[in-house]
This record gives sequence, C-alpha cells and structure tokens, in this order.
Amino acid sequence: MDLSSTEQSPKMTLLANYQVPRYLVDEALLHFDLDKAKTRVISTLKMRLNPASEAGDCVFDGDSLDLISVKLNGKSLADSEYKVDSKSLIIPNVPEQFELEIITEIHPDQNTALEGLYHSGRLLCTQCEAEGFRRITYYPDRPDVMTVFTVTIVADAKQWPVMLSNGNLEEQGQFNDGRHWVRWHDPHPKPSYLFALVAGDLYCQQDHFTTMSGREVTLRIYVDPENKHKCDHALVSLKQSMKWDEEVYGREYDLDVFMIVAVNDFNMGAMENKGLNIFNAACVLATPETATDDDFYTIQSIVAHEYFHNWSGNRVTCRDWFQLSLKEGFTVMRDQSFSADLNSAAVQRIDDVNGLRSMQFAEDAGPMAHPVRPNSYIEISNFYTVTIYEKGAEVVRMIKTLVGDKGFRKGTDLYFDRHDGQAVTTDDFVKAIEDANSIDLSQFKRWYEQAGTPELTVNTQYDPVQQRFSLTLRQSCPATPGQETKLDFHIPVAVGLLDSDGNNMPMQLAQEKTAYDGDTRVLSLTETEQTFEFIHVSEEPVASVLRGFSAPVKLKYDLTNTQLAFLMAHDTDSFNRWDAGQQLMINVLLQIVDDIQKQNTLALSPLLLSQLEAVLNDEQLDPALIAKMLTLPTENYLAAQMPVADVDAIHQAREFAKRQIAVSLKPLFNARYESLSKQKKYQFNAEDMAARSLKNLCLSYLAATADPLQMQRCLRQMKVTDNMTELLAGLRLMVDQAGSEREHALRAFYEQWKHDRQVVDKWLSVQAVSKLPDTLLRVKALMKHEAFNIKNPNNVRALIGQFCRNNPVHFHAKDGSGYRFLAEQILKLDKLNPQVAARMLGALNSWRRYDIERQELMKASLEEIAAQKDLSADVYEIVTKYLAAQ
Ligand code: B3K
Ligand code: ZN
Repeated sequence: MDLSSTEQSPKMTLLANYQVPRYLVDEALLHFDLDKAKTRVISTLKMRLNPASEAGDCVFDGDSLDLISVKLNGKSLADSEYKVDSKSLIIPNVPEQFELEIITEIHPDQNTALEGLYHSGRLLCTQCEAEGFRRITYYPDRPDVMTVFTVTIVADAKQWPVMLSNGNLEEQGQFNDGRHWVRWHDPHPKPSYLFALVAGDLYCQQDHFTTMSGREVTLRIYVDPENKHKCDHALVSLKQSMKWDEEVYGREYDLDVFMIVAVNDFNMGAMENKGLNIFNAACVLATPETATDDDFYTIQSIVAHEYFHNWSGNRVTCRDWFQLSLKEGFTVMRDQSFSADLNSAAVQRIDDVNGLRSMQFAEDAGPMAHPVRPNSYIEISNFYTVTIYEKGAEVVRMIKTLVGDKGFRKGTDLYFDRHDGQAVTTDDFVKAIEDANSIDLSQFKRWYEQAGTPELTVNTQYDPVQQRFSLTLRQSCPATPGQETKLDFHIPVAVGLLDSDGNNMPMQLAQEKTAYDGDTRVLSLTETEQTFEFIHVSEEPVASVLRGFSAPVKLKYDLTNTQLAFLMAHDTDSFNRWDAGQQLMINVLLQIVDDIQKQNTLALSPLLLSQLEAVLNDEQLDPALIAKMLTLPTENYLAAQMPVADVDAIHQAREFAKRQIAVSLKPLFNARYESLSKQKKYQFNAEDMAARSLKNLCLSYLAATADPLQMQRCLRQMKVTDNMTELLAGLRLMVDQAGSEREHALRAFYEQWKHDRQVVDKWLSVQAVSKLPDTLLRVKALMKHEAFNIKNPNNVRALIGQFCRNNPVHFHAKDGSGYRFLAEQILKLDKLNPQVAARMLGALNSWRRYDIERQELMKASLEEIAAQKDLSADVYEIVTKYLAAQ
C-alpha cells in the first residue's frame, strides 16, 4: 500500500513525547551490492519486542528509498501486509521475536544532500548522523536502538579496491567476475547514526599505538592518492589524543583498528563513526606549504574531538536527539582541555571565549535561541548549534569548576562505568557527577533547561575603616522564544582582588575563621543577588571578576577605562588581562562610532595607545598573547554591543583605530616584525606558532599605514616564506588594496595552487572578505569560476559563507544587494543540499538588530525564501522562526 500522497508539512518533535522503542534490534546483517548509480542493500534484522513496551505496529524510518521486498521469518510479505509511505515502513502483527529481511535500492550519485550513502569524487561514503541511515535502508533510526552490526560489501574490485566499514575486518574474497567482497564486524552495539561505509581507490598511511594495557592498535588514514603526503599531522594528532584520553580520563581504545577517511564533499567537519571516522578533507589533511597554523591547530582538535567521542558518544550515547549536548558539549569540553594541555592554555581559552561570545551569544539573543537541552525541533540537523556544542561545553566546564579536577574525574569514571553500552540523558550525566561527589546540582541543571545568556552585574564597596570589601553580584536573564521568565542560575564566579601594585590580595570571607589560601576563589551565585564580604582588605582593591571566564554570562561591571588599563597591565589571570584590554578597546571604538554618528572629529584614546605600546614592548609576555591583546574586536562583535548596529560607522571606526595604532606604533611593529623574520624551517609547535602570529599581526598593522612600501613587504613575505601561514597572511593584506599588484598576486597564487582544493578554498575566502567596494560582484564572478562548484559544501562556505558572515560592511550594503544575493543562493542550495542551505541562512540570525531600512530589506529576503514551495524542513524551520522574531 503506497501512502506517499498523504504528505504533510514539516512536523515538530517534542521531548515530552519521548517513548521507548517498541522493538529492539539485537543484530543487523547488512549486505551491500555497491554501485554508484544503483546500490542494493539487503538488511537482515534480528528483532524482539522491548520488554519495557507493549506490542503493536513495528515502525521503520525510511527516506528516498526504493523498496524491493520484505520478508518476515523467511516468508515474503504481500503489499497488503505492510504500509509504506515517504517516511516509514509499518509492519503490523509481528511476533515477539522475529527475523526481517528488507531489500532496498538507493542512488548514491543522485544524492546531493550528502546524507546516507553518496558519491564524492572517486569515493562512495556515508554520513548517518543524525537521520541519514534511513536513506540507506528502513530501520528504527533512533539513537536508543543499539545493535551489533555485521556488514558485507560486494563491488567491482578495480573501481572500488578499498571497502571499509565499522569494527574489525573478518573476511574477504574475490569472485570470478571481477568483483570482490569484504566482511566487517563491529562487536560493540551501536546506534545506526554511527554506521559507516566507504569504498574507493584510496591510499592508506598506517601507524600503531600501544594502549595503556599493552594492546596494539593499527591506525590508518585513507586519502585520495594525490594527498598521500598530507597525513602525518593527523596521525601524530591521533596518537596524542589516544594517549591524552588514557592519562586524563582513563579511557582506552577498544578495537584492533582505528581508521580515518578524508572526503572532499562533506556537510560538516568530521564524523565519529565507530572505528571509522570520516573527515572533511579540509579538517584532516595538512602540510606546512598548504595549511595554516590555524588549520594545523583545528585539525589537531577535530581529530581529538572525534576520537574522544569513542567514549563520550559511542560507548555511552544519547537516548534521543534532545540529549545531543550530552555527547557534544562534553566532547567539546574534552577537546578544548586537550588543546589547552598541548598548546597554550591562555590562547585556547581566549579563542574559545571569543568564539562563544561572537557566535553563541548572538544565537542565544536571536530567534533560534534554545536551551542546551532543547524541548522541540522540526529538523534535528538545525540543532547542531553553537549552543549545543560550545555553550554545552561551558556547562560541563562549570560542573568541573564546581567539583574540582579530582571530583570531576571521579564523576566521569562513574558515568562511563555506570552507563557503558547505554543510551542516556544529560540528567544521567549530572547524576553520576552528583553521586560521585555527594553534591546537589539540581539548581545547576537549569543551565540545560533555560535558554538565553544570563547577565551578571557587579557592584563593589570598600570600607577603609573596617578594611572590608564587599562584592555584590546580581543575575538576570532575558526572555527567549517560548521562555518569558527564568529562574536563578547557579553561577560559579571566579574572583581575584588586586592591590595598587597589581599583586593578588588575601580573600577571606567575613564568615570564615581562617585566611583563604589562593589567589582566585570561586564564589557560587545561586540567588538573584548576593553580597560577598571580604575582610582584612588593607586597601581598596580592583576586583578581577569572572576569571578564566568561569561562566558563560555577560559581565556588566562598570570599570573605568583607567581601571581596565590597570587590569590589562597587571591582572595575573591571563584571560582577564586580555579581556580587560578587549573591554577597553570596545569602549574606545564605540566612542569613535558615536563621534562618527555625531560627525565629531575623531581621535584615538591615548590611554589605549600607551597600553598597546606597553604590551608590544613586553619582552616577557608570550608573543601569542601579545598578538591576541593587540587584535581589535571584530566588526560583528562590536555590532552586537550596540542597541542598533551601525555597520558603516563600525567599519569606519575600526579602520580608523587600526590606522591610528599602526601609524603611532609603526617603529615598534617594524622592529618586532624584523626580529621575528629570521628564516626558520616551519614547525608546528606553540612557540613557533606564537612567533608567526605576532609577526603576521605586525604586518597587518604595517599594511594599515597605507604606506605603499608595506605592500612590497607583503609581497616579499609571500616570496620568501616556506609556509601557508605567512603566504596567506600576505595575500589577505594585498587583497584589501586595489591595484595591479593585487590582481597579479591573486593570479599567481591560483596558478600555483589550483590543483589543491584546500588552498583554492582559501583563495576564494580571502576574496570574499575583501574590503574593496566591488567585492559582491567579484564573489558572483567567482561562482562561475572553474574553482567553484555549488554542490561542494567547502566551496559554498569559503565563498558564500565567508561573504555573508565575515564581510559585514558589504553583506549589509544599504541597497540590499547582499541580502538578495543570499536569498538567491539559499533557494538554489535548498534543492541540492538543505543542510548547507539552512546553515547559510544563519547569516540573517540577528536581522532585528539593524536599522529599520535594513530590517525591511532582510525581511523581504526572508519572505522571498518562505514563499518558495517545497522548502526543505531545514530551511522552513529557520526561516519561519526568523520571521517570527520580534
Ligand atoms: N557528530 C558529528 C556531527 C554530525 C552532524 C550531523 N548533521 C560531528 C561531531 O560533532 O563530532
Ligand atoms: Zn562531536
């Protein structure tokens, strides 16, 4: 019976409606007859009634499948014995225990959504999280159905010499007709979203790791043969990750082989399929000539992230997709501390907070705001968000702050031990930490339930006679869609007190008998307002509040610019030192914006200038930190600090400030640049990376002086360097200056690198973020260039994504051209790849924060998208939520 005519508009899934699966799958035998145009899948499932449920229809999810046949306990079912529609296969009257054989056919070469089994270059590969497995075969495609999978793949041996799936390789063989076969078995029960299959003509680089219990694990990276020289960094990163997870979390790898495959067409960064991680090629391949320091750094952290999922995600998985942050928040927190341990902890924290503030705070303040554990979704792919990932990581980090390092390890040991092989909830995670530490986190759990970024207001008072210092903390949280009022959060606030020489002061609270031992103490704010009284405070201190960014909140602390300058110079907490500098820059830049709006004469604060000079002169300070401290906040971040974002004034103000700093401190930038220019062979390590980041920062200030000689310097750097970090930094600066040198540099760069996709994407990106006035025209022209293919998500992100998200002054052009361009691309993309289309729409998240004229133009573009027939659920959900924004 075919019910496909009863199609409905996208429907909402609610956490409150969760029900345990009715039938469980004990074993899945999958047989693939692989072919690009038509792949046949025979799925044999050993199933039984869930003892926790009642008998009823047996329902399987399915999407874009050609159903060939269904057999129940060896007997073919007639059409009348099952129901099939575009989303499911329903079999009524099944026995308590049964074996089902379902045969389907799929078409990998027509799959432009890149979900399920698809064709990419010379590869066939899969992406199943969250709901891609249902595009391979009918299945209870939900994370709480965990199954032992055995996978047989048959294909032409010439075209598909390598055939991979999860687990260990059991057997393989040849047929006489030129086809060959392999059988993979994964002994660990897993949900379908962790299933993976790859086939192709791939080069394999192999290594080994000996686990802490002495087991040998084979490590393999599979790549297109032309990339065989690009695997070393990922392999080193993998071994570092395996060792770190043993040392820090006591987690050992659990199969004989761990495989990574690089794929050119991929919707996101990478995927943690059990034993067979699939990576976006850009997130795994690197050589010093083709990848920047940032790429090396990101690759190290993504390799770690996916590897860490083996425990936080795979061994212990999510009960339902509302629990996504259970694995993602925790795993991001784990990869962040891994990166902090292996590189510079201060730089890592600054980058994490910068990302959180610029992306997550904006999401939390906009129409898509949702809790770390959401209550509803239309399309789950839309919930792989910065809130689930980055805010989720902050929430786990706060738990660690509250129970301490040792207590946290006790808690995670209990969690992994208690729930190994289970599909659980964020409540189960918190419960394990509570039980291991005898602590009550019930109020803390509001961080999982309430959306929005809390505001933390700080007031201080000093009594010189009593030598008492009181710190009053007050919290509030703005309304978010569906959540008008909020209950008080449990906020860990790390605080230090500094005397006038910049030394930390004792921090004994009035109710305590003995002195507090330590420079920073974590105060627990659990009420709307609380005052903390410090005694024996010999002079009025400057309080350094929210050290290390101990909670994901907006700090409202009215320090004067002089106090900020003091903290910027003296705070012993490097994060707060950087943050004080940022706040000072924000104050100064917003003042310039105000002057621009009032048409006043512009001037740069001498205080800021002298602070920057001191930082640049500081020989003791880590060059990476100097580079961070000298980096002005982005235009997007500045826009988020204004009640009504004035893109043009912000751009003008930032350019003005940058130029003033550049001109005033030119001799210092020059000297630092030259002293960092000693030729040295590229190495990826914290010290060299720090030097390159400061060197490139100096070059960017020198270029901002508009002295034509500095362009020559960029060119020289591009000529003599041995690495992409310095080459791209030079190119980026040249691309902002009109003229023949620019065009020549771009052409030469392309000619040199057109064979390399990762580098070509950088070439697209630098042009997309150019400040030159004709940038949109150039972006449009580049879409017709041989280097661009709209079906490739990396190309789309590099060109369209960069233009719309990181070129605010052109994207928000007054004439609406940027918005119309985006709408046009979204409508095109939605037909090909809804997930990528929905992501691009994110550029309009904050549309209500601009002036009325721009709001009208953005609204018109949103309405144009909404009016389109047959929108995907992905775009439909975002566009309707945006349009509902007040
Ligand atoms: N778990 C995957 C993300 C899957 C996205 C699905 N649309 C990668 C990661 O977070 O490790
Ligand atoms: Zn993840």
